[in-house]
Amino acid sequence: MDKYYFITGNKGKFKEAKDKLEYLNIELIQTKMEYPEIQASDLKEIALFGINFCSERLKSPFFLEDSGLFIEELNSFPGPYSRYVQDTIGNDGILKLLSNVKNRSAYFKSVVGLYKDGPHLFEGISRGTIANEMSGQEGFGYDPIFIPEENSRTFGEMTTKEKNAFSHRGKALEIMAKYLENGVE
Ligand code: ITT
Repeated sequence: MDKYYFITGNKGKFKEAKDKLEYLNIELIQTKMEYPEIQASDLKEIALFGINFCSERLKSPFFLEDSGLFIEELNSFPGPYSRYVQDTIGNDGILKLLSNVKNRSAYFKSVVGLYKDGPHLFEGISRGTIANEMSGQEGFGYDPIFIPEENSRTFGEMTTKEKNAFSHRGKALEIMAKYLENGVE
């Protein structure tokens, strides 16, 4: 059975990857490895830098993932700064920034960076809106305030499987899974 490492400190991300890749005949191992998250406006650039850095230290195939929430009314903020914003002002802070704001459109983007005989990037986007208030105990991060398109519930109100069916990470992982199965990017 092939072994793949998922380099992440985020248990929620690992849970989603485990669920999504369950059908592949692989062993998935979570590992933490500090890698520099460069200041860049493009998640692909951040992920690519990360995989090249880690490939010098880890010889087995691995992947990592960079994601962010892009809010239209805030000119795509927090985007690549999503981790810092979540850790500082959090969901309450975002809701305050958007109080009385009508345009609540936002999207999540995920870039999965795989290292297997070289670097490969896979991207997924999930469009939706920022809720008026927090709702749900599932998931992590911004999940309680994000309502994906054509839904009435936040990601925070969904099981891992439900979220994975159309989330940014679910989509990016699905493309990676197909690549691992068929070698087609
Ligand atoms: P890594 O160790 O994998 O880097 P992280 O939590 O630092 O884990 P990111 O830098 O990619 O991951 O995440 C940016 C922020 O966006 C972070 O605060 C996450 O909680 C949040 N985020 C990312 N994906 C999310 C999702 O699917 N649902 C809710 N919040 C999410």
